[in-house]
Amino acid sequence: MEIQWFPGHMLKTQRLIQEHRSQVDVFLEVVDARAPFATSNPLLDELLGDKPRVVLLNKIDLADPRATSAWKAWYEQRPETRAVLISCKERKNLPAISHAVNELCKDKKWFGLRKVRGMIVGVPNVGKSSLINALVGGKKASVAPKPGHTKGLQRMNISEKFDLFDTPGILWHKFEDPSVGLRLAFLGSVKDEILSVSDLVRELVVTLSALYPQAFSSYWADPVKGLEESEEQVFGRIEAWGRKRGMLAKGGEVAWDRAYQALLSDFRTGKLGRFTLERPPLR
Ligand SMILES: Nc1nc2c(ncn2[C@@H]2O[C@H](COP(=O)(O)OP(=O)(O)OP(=O)(O)O)[C@@H](O)[C@H]2O)c(=O)[nH]1
Ligand SMILES: [Mg+2]
Repeated sequence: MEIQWFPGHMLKTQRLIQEHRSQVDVFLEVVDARAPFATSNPLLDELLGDKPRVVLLNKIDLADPRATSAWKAWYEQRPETRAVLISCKERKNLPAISHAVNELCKDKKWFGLRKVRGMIVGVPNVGKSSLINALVGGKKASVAPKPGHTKGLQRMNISEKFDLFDTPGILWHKFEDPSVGLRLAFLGSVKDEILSVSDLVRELVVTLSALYPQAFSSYWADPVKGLEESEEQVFGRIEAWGRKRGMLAKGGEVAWDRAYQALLSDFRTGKLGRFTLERPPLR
């Protein structure tokens, strides 16, 4: 399943980030803790240049806690990358962000004399606008459970010491590795309207079964064989899941479209469980 999504507003955002770069002291790159690599945009290395950057692994409330610990340990071995694990929803670990920002800026000659200016960047739907709201404790930025929600740059006053730009999520032209495109799509960073939701959900079931063979044990009695599953078995699993959830059409058939949508939505909102789609590299 090949996935590509690079609408015009992303190119525009890229230019806006470049134009505003000189006004920014520190970039806050938000990624999804369930797939920190796939949700990290390779274009940013070029766009942000040598400006200081903090990587924020958001949505840890949805990620597998064991995998999150492994990611934390992996980033700790890389002092050149400052990473902070957070949940905007549960407002977890937010003070660590200003600590990391201050550490990066404290030796600058302007530090303490004027506000620190930050810019939040990242792929769509990772929680950039939610981060603004979590930091100010209100609803300053508009948030939605779909990608491409924020349009245009917006400068927000976070505190007496900190201003932050919110930016629209951006992707890149081509996902060289198709599994990266898939992970972005599973997590809702690609517009669903350009995808075949049924194909996507079948890929999701195969992926989750391989990573978490026990994940669906309450829905499916027979053991999952992960990547060795046949197409028919995967269909069978979605059918069993839909049936168990009472999604039936006339005549007792499973209402397939509803089942696909609901499974995807339950995965994204964590109702299916807490899963992480990537593990840190061994070296
Ligand atoms: N469970 C959970 N959901 C979150 C968290 N942070 C954000 N969300 C949800 O993720 C969805 C996207 O959040 P936004 O803040 O709009 O994401 P964004 O990165 O600004 O998206 P774009 O503006 O489209 O690029 C919303 O449904 C949020 O409620 C989190 O820490 N945990
Ligand atoms: Mg936004």
